[in-house]
Amino acid sequence: MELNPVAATTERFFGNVDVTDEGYVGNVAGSPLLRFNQDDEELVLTGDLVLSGGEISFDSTARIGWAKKTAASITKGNGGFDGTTGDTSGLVGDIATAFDGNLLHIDEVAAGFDIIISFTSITAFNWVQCLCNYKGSVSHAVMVQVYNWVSGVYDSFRIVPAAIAEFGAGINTIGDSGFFVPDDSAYIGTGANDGKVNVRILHNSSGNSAHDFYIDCVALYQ
Ligand SMILES: [Ca+2]
Repeated sequence: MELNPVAATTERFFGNVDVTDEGYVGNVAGSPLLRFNQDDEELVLTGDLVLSGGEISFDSTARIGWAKKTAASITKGNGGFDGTTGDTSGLVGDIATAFDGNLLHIDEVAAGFDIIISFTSITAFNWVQCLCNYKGSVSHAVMVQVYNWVSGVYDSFRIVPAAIAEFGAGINTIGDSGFFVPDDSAYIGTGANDGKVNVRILHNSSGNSAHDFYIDCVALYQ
């Protein structure tokens, strides 16, 4: 196939392009907004794709290729961590992978609990995955929040519902309390906090030491 380079202009129009032939067809001259990469078999856009009508659909086995980013650290406020793992650095691995049998266990205390899960070197994300279980009470609220670096406060995106009290070996009562973040611009740190994203799981009402919170996975996806 051939796609003749054109001069850099503010808008570029292409007619029918036959991409069934092999071969690298090159960049648009000037700013490379569009290229066909033969080696990776992909169409690369470095700018926005704007649809003025129609719809996006996926044929055959096509799917969204989500890129996963795992947490760098966990900081605890109120509440205790699972004593079997001991320190916060070791607990990051417990929430890195879903359905692996490794859970972060948080013991609720009289003041509730306050867990900050920090991500670093983040440039973009649209989805916060939060697979967890709250073995508590329907009268207690647990919020999943993301720190807003512009307003300087945590924004609440989800309330984790209290699950049934039954939880243990062979009983998977983990549920999804994740959410989409349509615009991540206020939630990624800049300057001294460049690339930092903080997700907080907060129980700020009066707690009960008989209650527990379990996290299987908290991760960001783009
Ligand atoms: Ca896990």
